Amino acid sequence: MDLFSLEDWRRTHFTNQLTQELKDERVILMGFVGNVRDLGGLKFFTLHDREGFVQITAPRSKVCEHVFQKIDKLTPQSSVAVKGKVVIAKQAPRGIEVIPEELKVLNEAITPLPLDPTGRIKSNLDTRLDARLLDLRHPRQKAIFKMKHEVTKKIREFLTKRGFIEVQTPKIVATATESGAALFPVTYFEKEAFLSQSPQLYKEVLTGCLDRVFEIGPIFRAEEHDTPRHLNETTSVDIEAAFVTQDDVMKILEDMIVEVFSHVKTTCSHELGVLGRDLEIPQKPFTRISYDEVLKKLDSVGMKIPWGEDIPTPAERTLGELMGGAFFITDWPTTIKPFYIEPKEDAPHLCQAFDLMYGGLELASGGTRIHREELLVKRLKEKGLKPESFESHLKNFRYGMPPHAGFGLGLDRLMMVLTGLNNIREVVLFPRDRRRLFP
Ligand code: AMO
Repeated sequence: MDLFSLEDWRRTHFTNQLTQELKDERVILMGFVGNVRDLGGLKFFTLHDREGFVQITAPRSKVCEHVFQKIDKLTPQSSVAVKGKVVIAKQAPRGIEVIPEELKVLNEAITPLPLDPTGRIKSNLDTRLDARLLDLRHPRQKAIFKMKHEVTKKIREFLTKRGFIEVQTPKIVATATESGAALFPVTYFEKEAFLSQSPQLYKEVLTGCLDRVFEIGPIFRAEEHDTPRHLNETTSVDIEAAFVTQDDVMKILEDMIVEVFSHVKTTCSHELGVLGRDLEIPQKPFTRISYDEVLKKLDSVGMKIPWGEDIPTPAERTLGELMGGAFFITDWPTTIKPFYIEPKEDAPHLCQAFDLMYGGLELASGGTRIHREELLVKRLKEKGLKPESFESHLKNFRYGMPPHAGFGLGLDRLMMVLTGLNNIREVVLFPRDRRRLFP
């Protein structure tokens, strides 16, 4: 087999860094083989790396015979290293190509491949996810995850500027926090434990010492549903701040969303182009609509939702069509929302919680939290939960827990909106759903 090790070869450039100014310079490129073409005395192949591709052109008269012969045997998607000279070529994209002096085949890819990473032959999402490595070599998929990197980078920068400290909280936990969502049990020595549904209780407690915290991390939901907007493992951006209320964190969320959209629009214009997405930046302030008004709006188009029930997905979609863009739903019935949400003082059947919607998709939820133990215990009981099971959390409220508020934003849902893709699996590298545990 004609395989080589890297030895002292190191990449000098990504393909997008090759410019006409590098004419006649020797470069080392590393990447994957795309199309191979043979015109007799002239052979070509495209070399693809994370940032793009370049044509490697081998005229028999200008390259060593062993390099020329090796091109014949290249299989698509094999990893290769090329040492060669940059030349001006008017007909080539960006007006340059590389004449190879040496070619190393580092690892040969099998033929046939389970999918065509150039995307010319279309594959369904399941086939793509089964061969995700190949799928992720496609420019469209690379665009999604480069954009996701920009999004998390911007969120970190935004929250840091606003005085938030990034934290990491346990993902193996003893109790549920999100009453509606099911739990994944895990074997934890001789104890019963679960995968965390949300950093909720930890982020709240941390406001009592670190004042403002955020976490970008995994949350686990054991729901059976199999929809384009739910996964069993997803990433959430959680924030929590001391001495503030839901209005303050709604403003933070609104500012963060607008800054993220603007950042993506300016730094990811190439990626947006690849995805064919024309991104509209939402205008502040986002519309606020109460739960009661939502029911009235839905009723006016023939969708009756009994007061006190959550808004089902088809109704969310209709509401999205009626409202358009980003909007908050406020003044939720206390019974729908989790035990930690503060009921309204003047109308305790309603609570200080909000959801952020974008069209028909829920992006985030949050609110003002209860910070007094007595009320928290009452709410736990009303929810049919045992305060004893929450003792290690409740005791913190005896140590002067400050009033606090926060939200949890679904990062993968936000990516659906930014990319314009309607299946959450597209924006997660290795999605976990009811049927998928591999790769
Ligand atoms: P909630 O359960 O509403 O709130 O979750 C917050 C946000 O996370 C996203 N999300 C999901 N995304 C994909 N698949 C799922 N299965 C899934 N579940 C949730 C949604 C949702 O709006 N502790 C609270 C947040 C808070 O009050 O701070 C919580 O977890 O975008």
